[in-house]
Amino acid sequence: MNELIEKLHECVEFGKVDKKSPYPPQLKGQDGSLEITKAALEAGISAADILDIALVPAMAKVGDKFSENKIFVPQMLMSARAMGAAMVQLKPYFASGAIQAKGTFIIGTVKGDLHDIGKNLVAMMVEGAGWSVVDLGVDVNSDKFIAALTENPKAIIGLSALLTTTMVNMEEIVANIKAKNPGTQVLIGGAPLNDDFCTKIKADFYAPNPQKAVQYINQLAS
Ligand code: B1M
Repeated sequence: MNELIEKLHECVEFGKVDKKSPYPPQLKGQDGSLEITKAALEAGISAADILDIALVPAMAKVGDKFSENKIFVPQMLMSARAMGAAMVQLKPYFASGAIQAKGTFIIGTVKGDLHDIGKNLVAMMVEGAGWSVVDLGVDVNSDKFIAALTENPKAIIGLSALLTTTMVNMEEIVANIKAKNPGTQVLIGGAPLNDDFCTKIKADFYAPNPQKAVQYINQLAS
């Protein structure tokens, strides 16, 4: 593996945000994910490789260590910050700017859920594919989705959830959106979801990753 990719993986795994960050102690004074992502891009490593080979696997490792009680919420949060610092650098490469938007995509992480890294990735890729994106953030209830839909009546809606305890909130949100505007397409995504769950809650599509989300909405626009 490329040395920069290895270092970036280490920064996200151990939560090293940038050079000035004193955390974690073993990496004090060294470059963090901010500087290393910049260096990797300058070295010609593609944004997609940085994401797929360094950032996402590092986060998966963080999740495994959390499951095994080897790390706890504060360490997980530092890893999320390190990943966030890298994603800020990657954003211009994904959201390359469309000339004319294909339509509007409203996205949010559902009520009770604060995980936003996957949702932000989807937002970035959808924007990069030429859509105008309204990002409602995290912990979003039906009312907020419906208010955004009222402002953008033809929008497609994307719901994200990372917790088994919050994915169930999608059912109510989908029902309320469909009650307000039956024609609205709602797609869902997030690690604990699957096609069966999508069918059960009467959403229109389950996207396991941002690429599938983009494919689906592009096909709706065409
Ligand atoms: Co949380 N957390 N967390 N966490 N966290 C998980 C999800 C967990 C699996 C860890 C574990 O136990 N192994 C576990 C959930 C278990 C379960 O529900 N069965 C868990 C838990 C338990 C918790 C807390 C309850 C911990 C606690 O407090 N005791 C708590 C809940 C807080 C809350 O939300 N109310 C909590 C808190 C946190 C932090 C705040 C510390 C932090 C989040 C910071 C942030 O997001 N800004 C955090 C993190 C970082 C994780 C892990 C380690 C990483 C999540 C992540 O960002 N992955 C995660 C373990 C893991 O995922 N392995 C874990 C990288 C990201 C790119 O992937 O989000 O899956 P992901 O997105 C993917 C796809 O799912 C898909 O595309 C993305 C790219 O491929 N996708 C979509 C996502 N949304 C989509 C929408 C779409 C389409 C595709 O269309 C609309």
